[in-house]
Amino acid sequence: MDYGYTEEQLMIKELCQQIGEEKIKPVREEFDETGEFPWDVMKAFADADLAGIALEEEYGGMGGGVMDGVVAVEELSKVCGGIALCLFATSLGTYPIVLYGSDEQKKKYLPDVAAGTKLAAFGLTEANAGSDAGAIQTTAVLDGNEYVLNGTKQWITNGSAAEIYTVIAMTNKAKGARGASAFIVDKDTPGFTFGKKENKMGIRASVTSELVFQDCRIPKENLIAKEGMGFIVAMKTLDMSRPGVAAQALGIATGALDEAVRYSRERVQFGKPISSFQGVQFMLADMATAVEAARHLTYASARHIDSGAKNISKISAMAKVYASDVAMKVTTDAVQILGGYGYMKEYPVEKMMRDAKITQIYEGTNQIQREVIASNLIKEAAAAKK
Ligand code: COS
Repeated sequence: MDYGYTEEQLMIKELCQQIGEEKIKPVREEFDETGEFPWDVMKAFADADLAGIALEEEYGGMGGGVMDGVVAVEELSKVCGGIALCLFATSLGTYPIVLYGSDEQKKKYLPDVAAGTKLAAFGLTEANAGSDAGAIQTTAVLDGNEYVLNGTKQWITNGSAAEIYTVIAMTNKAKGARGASAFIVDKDTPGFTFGKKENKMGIRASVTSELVFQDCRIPKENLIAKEGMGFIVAMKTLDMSRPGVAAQALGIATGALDEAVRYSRERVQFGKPISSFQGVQFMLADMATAVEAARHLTYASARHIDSGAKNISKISAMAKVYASDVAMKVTTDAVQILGGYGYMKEYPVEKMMRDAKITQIYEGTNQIQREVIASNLIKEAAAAKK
């Protein structure tokens, strides 16, 4: 099918296919088992210039858009959703700087990200502030030329592996969501340490840690945008990055579908390949149809963002919710088609099913996505005086 990829996107796709086969497939099981961070693969991503796909050329990037990133993430996630995440979590961590950073902040931080020499991470979630992002308790108090940060961030992807952290903290608690501000924190800042490293169900190659701030002093210049803009910075960041989660889910689902088709043609029962049974055929047909629909919605969301459209929240949430629900269903069905073998670790589909689950949870649970979609729908209707 012609998906309307550009020349650059076709090159990215081919490159990622090659890296997936050569560098990721041979090690994905090992990293899933050990939960170690795949530094060698990250080096391969950097050498292939994948780290800077969507960053401006001025800062050493390739000047691509969200769609270019989506093509890369989908392709890599076909092989391993966890290792792919190690790369694209940096986009989440950098979006606050890309979208709202000053020229100085961009010049200081983005070239290293584009070169792949520094990873980034995004620190919003806390133990008591997940879906209710406005309830964060971490504080940032201005003291002379520095902000003093105190608090703990939880479940931070790339936490401890990244060098650059964009962190949302309260500068004025009385104002609620409007009292939050966004900051850049460098890894080696005194008072900034890493707490618990999580032991996860899936995406185990990706590191997830607590960020602990104890009287952590950062220069005043590390404030992103203005005081009070933190919640908006966070929401816009998530609007931009959710098509990436959709692409990860889409890649995982595609990988599982491919495995299921391959297996069904090889596995013989009752004297025939199981692909000749209608019960299996109907399952494969439904899986393939759902994956195709998820692909189109994911691409539509990325292209809508790249068109410069203003309202991106709704389509971004739609892509994320749909593709992740598809990934969960398709990976579960793939395990079913592989039967007893599907449940065993010798075959990759049980890992794909575990990896798929997080896509329904992080960067906003699918319940929150539906809330975002519905509230935009209602706002649009009100604006159109329907
Ligand atoms: N873009 C711009 N502004 C936005 C916005 C967006 N996408 N979403 C909300 N805002 C603005 C609102 O317009 C509102 O502005 P005013 O104060 O001027 O009215 C302000 O932000 C607060 O919005 P709202 O009242 O809707 O906030 P809520 O506390 O009700 O929360 C949700 C809204 C649930 C959508 C938000 O908390 C959310 O996205 N939660 C999920 C967080 C998440 O994804 N966590 C994952 C962790 S990161 S991996």
